[in-house]
Amino acid sequence: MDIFLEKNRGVLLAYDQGLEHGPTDFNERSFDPAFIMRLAVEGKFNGIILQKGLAEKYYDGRVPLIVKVNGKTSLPKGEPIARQNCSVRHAAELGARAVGYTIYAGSAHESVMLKEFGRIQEEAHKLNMAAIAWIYPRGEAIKNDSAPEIIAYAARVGLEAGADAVKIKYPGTVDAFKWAVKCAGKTKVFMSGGPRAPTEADFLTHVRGAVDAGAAGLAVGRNDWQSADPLKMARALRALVIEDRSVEEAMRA
Ligand code: FBP
Repeated sequence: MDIFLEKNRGVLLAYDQGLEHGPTDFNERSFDPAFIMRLAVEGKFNGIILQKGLAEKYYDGRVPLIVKVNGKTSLPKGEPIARQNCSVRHAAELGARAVGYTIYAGSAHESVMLKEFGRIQEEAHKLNMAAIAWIYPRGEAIKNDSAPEIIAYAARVGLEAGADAVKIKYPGTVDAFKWAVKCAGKTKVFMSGGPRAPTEADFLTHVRGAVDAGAAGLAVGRNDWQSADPLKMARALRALVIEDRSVEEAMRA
């Protein structure tokens, strides 16, 4: 199943952190979904990732939509689990071109999420929509969720589970990410943005590394809309990912 790429690459804007982390991630601009919708358009993102509540009230059709069909808050403790909270059909009615689903591989509840994703992927494909899996190894059993072998395992889980694209963390080096991309086979790999990096150059260096390793791009939230100039960061990300520029060139974009 095809995912809407540009030159085989993509920069996706993630905006489900209000559910996942709460408003603590937001500033005076980014709390407002209307601001993020404008950013998605003006920043020429290849897609925007929303929970159904935001899609119902704010999505205006100008950027491809990915509806996250599961999610959880950061409030419960214990083994992570996120169950489906939006049907694939409803995501399609909202205009989504793809659905997103998080699997906490390694959690005591992973089988629930693997089973649910299996059904969601089949439903999505019947409606000609892509299924993107966020594979986040988490829980008591996972000592280091960005260790190279854990990230490669996450990538492979995406392929085995039938994901058209997988979203995984950057494991720290280009070589480690290269192995993860190989393990993902025909499943496209997107790097997950993560918490704001110490500097913009640090973040862009990781993105460059991911693309050099064969990633199709990234899905980014906080490192864009928490930055002083989110549009400038969007330009830099496009320069790196779509135009294949260097970090230095991207910073001047
Ligand atoms: P960020 O770029 O802000 O990290 O967003 C990517 C993302 O996967 C979001 O879709 C999701 O809300 C968040 O990260 C989950 O973060 P966590 O690592 O806390 O589970």
